[in-house]
Amino acid sequence: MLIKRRRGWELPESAATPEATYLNRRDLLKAAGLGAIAVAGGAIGAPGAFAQGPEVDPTASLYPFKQNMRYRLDRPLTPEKDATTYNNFYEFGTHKGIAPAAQALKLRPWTVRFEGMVETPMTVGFDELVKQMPMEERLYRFRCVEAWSMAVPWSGFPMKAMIEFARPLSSAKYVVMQTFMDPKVAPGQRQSWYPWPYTDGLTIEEATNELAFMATGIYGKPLPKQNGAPLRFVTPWKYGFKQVKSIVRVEFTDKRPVGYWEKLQSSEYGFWANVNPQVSHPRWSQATERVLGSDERVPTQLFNGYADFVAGLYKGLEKERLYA
Ligand SMILES: Nc1nc2c(c(=O)[nH]1)N[C@H]1C(S)=C(S)[C@@H](COP(=O)(O)O)O[C@H]1N2
Ligand SMILES: [Mo]
Repeated sequence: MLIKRRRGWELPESAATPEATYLNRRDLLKAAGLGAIAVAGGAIGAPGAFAQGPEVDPTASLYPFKQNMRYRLDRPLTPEKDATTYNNFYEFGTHKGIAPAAQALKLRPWTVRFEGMVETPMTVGFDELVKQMPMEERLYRFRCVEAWSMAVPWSGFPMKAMIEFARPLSSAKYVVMQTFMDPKVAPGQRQSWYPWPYTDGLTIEEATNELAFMATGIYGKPLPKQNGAPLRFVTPWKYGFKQVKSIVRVEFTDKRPVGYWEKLQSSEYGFWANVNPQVSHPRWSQATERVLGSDERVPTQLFNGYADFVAGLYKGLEKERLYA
């Protein structure tokens, strides 16, 4: 039996303790013992930790990028300290305060492998990829299946641009993204009952929808490690668990992929996972959401408010389990 004890993700978010919500970023860095500079490696036994000096990010000077005004918000932006201190990143722990632990992730060198049903498999350095992509900033709403939400400015590029770059075969139907695998750095990955590495995927049609976005930054700066640096998927009309962090591999396939959460608990987490306030999670309602950084609850919207952009993707698929 895979799941015996009750885990964080089985609880409605309202029952979880947001222990780190009120720490600011500087406190977190201090707590992680990093002081004013970010250091390569970390305290968790990464080879060469602290020996290599500060990590230099050659993309940092490119920020901020110009905002694409097509994507507007109906609510205030979430304060940066909330979005960067209240996280889900099970590789570093099952609670929300994983930001200090995530600082152990080493971001350079970082490569992304494109493979599976592509014309030519290739491995590309993250910094080289950024140079070739049409970078911009977008304000998006974000909805976690645990019924909390935020509104954040992502920096990055449309996923469609990355797919064109990868040149999948016309027979490819799905794209799957995979997180790094390094149990030395990520203590959660030493827990063998989880289906590591974290993966999730979507149809090529969804992935080439204009909303699907590859984030490299947030709040006008490169992504903090806890938010999925250096490259993370963003799909604002789907629940947050589809939004794979710290991507090292992008695979094209003609078989519907089974992601991390679906592997863990397929009765609760499916392939499509589109936001719908009328379709409850088996153990809690999805009708409303708590806005991160406040106690306010607001109504959840169909496709998280993005129906005009994406509803057409699901015509003819009404028999599928589209919303969980
Ligand atoms: N690799 C990886 N990606 C992940 C997760 C995770 O645990 N591991 N959690 C997912 C979930 S459930 C959510 S809600 C978002 C949280 O993103 P944030 O911490 O930037 O808000 O990341 C998603 N991507
Ligand atoms: Mo989530």
